[in-house]
Formats: sequence, C-alpha cells, structure tokens
Amino acid sequence: MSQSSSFLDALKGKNVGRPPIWIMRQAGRYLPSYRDLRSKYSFLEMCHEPDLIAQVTLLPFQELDLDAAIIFSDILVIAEALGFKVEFHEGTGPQITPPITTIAQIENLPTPDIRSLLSYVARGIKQAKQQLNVPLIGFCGAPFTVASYLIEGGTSRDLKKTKQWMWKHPDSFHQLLEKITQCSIDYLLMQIEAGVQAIQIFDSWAHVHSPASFEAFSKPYLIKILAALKHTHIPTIVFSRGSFGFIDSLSSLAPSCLSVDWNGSLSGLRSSIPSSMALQGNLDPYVLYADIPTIQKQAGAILTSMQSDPAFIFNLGHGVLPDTPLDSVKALVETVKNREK
Ligand code: 1CP
Repeated sequence: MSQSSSFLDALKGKNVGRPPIWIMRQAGRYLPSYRDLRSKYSFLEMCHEPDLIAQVTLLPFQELDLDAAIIFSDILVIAEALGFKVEFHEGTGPQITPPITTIAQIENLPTPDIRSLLSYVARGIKQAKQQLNVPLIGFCGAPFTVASYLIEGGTSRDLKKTKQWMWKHPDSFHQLLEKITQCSIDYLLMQIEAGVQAIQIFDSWAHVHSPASFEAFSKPYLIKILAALKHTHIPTIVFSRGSFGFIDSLSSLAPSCLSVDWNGSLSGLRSSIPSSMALQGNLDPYVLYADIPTIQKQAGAILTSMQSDPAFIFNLGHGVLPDTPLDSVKALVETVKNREK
C-alpha cells in the first residue's frame, strides 16, 4: 500500500484533513453479509481459515468507506493456543473449558509455539492485504482481559472469580499474566511480520480495576508488550474500557494512541495528553440505535470538539453492537467523511 493514509498520519499526529474513521467490531454481526457467512460456518471455522479471515476482514468495505481495516480474529485464539477448548454459543458469548480453578493449572500451562499454532492468522493477514487499499490493524487482548476469560470460563458481569483470584493468589495470577504476555508478544510480532500496519491491544475488562489493581495487574504487562514491539516502529493503540479512571497511568505507557470509551470528553482529555499521542473514540455505540439526525448530531459534537486535531481517529467507545442497523453505521461514516476540516 503506497497511497497516503489519514489513519496512519493521525497515529503520527500529522493528519491535516478530516479525521479518519474505523469501527471496533466492524467485521461482525451487524453486517447482513457477515450473518450470511455465519449461517454456513461456525465462528471458529471462520477464525481458523485464512480465506475466510481475509474475506470477513473485507466485508465491511462492501458497505462502508472506512479508513482502516482490522484483521478478523478473536482475542481468544490465544486461549486455544494455550490448550483451552473455546466455543462460541449463540447468545451466551464465549465458553472456555476447563476454566482455571487451581494454581496447578497455571503452573502446568504449556509454552506454546504461537507462530506455528496461529500461523493461519498470518496467512489471513497476507491474503487480506493483497485486496485492501487501507491500512490493516492487527490486535490481541490485554493479558488481564484474556486471563479473566480463562478464570471465569466465559463472559461475566463483574469478573468476581478473576478478582478473587487476583487478590487471593497474586503470585499465581502474575504467573498467568506473564504466560499470556509472552504469547501475545509472539503473536503480535508474527502479525507485524505478516504485514499489519498498526496494533491495537484491547483491555476490554480494565473497568473492573481499582487504580491500585490496574497498576499491579494490567499496566506492567501492557508495558512489556509495548516494549517488545518498539523496535518494529509499528504504531500502537491501547484500548482500555474505563480508561478515564486511569488516564494518567495509560498515557505514561506512551502508546502511539489511546482509545477511550464514552465516559468522558475527548477534547477535555486532550488538555492532559500530549499532542503527539493520538486519541481514538468515543461515540457511545448505543447512539447508533437513535434516528439518523440524532446520530449526526452526537457524532457532530465529537467532531466539533476535536476540530483540527491532527491526532484524532474517530471510532466508537467500544464495539458496534450486533443488532445495530447497518444504515445507522453508514450514516455515521458519512457524517465523519463529509466533515470539512
Ligand atoms: O457469533 C459470532 O459471529 C461471533 C461474534 C464475534 C465476532 C464478530 C466474536 C465473539 N468475536 C468477533 C470478532 C472480533 N473479536 C474482532 C474482529 C475484528 C473487528 O473488530 O471487526 C475483534 C477485534 C475481537 C476482539 C474481542 N473478542 C474482544 C475485545 C474487543 C471488545 O469487543 O471488547 C473481546 C472481549 C472478545 C471476546 C469475544 N468474542 C466474541 C464475543 C461476543 C466476545 C465478547 C463477549 C463478552 O462480552 O465477554
């Protein structure tokens, strides 16, 4: 890809036009074409097959003029590589078996050969890149978020088991986080070698932390991952739910970009974040259930507040929800694209 990219420019703090837009979970169920494919394949079949990875990564571009693509995969492929059985059932989210319930399970986790076990992702990246004319984002889950799925065995409202484990068995929890961190580093370096042009780390469950537990159990592992990628010079985005609570701590990680949820104002944040660090976000995904004028107004308010910021990337504050009307997502993308700088 040789043409200019407003997304990559914004990550460097050098975007002179309107802000770029992409949408977390843009390759997902809100797209009728995704639902059609999903009626033929299971979610994991789609994650495991390079042709399908590439095809699904490109699906949103049939409908939407987005400025970046994200490789179709899931943060839980790392759980599979660690030997867990991962299943996705309609309506209940992921299920991981057996969940971690003993210290011995953590002590006995394998040291997987990520490059070989997850090589299908690298092949999917190479295939997708051949057909894309926008930058491709690679990703992984933050170690704390991935660990929570292994301990809960799936989705949980409050991460009760994870938080109990974290405070009762901190050494064991650190051992688990360290293991996931090493796998994530291997995984991201593999994705970068395969051709992704930016990396996003999803700490989707960080909002359950206190400042103290964020410092102890999320931050050190984000630091390790970012340090291990530094020599590649690939831009990094850290998405953290509940981010406004830990913003100083997150900014001290010095990623290329912070991706924040909707619990605070981006322009307010800019006053404490250096202009060289990009900000990504942060429309509440539920706004997309409103009528089109409301969507335009809410998105417009964010655009106005970030007007002329050379390091702003428009996104939602979290993933687009599966039953969001496609026309609403289209209206959002057009609102951003039609914005004059
Ligand atoms: O049934 C289906 O078709 C599966 C739905 C689905 C999809 C489309 C899941 C199951 N994962 C995905 C793809 C996915 N997951 C992407 C693809 C790229 C894109 O954004 O378009 C990405 C980046 C993820 C990352 C992911 N998976 C996260 C982090 C981001 C976030 O949304 O917080 C998390 C927490 C997961 C776990 C997961 N996988 C799937 C679901 C429904 C969930 C979340 C469940 C929960 O709330 O715990």
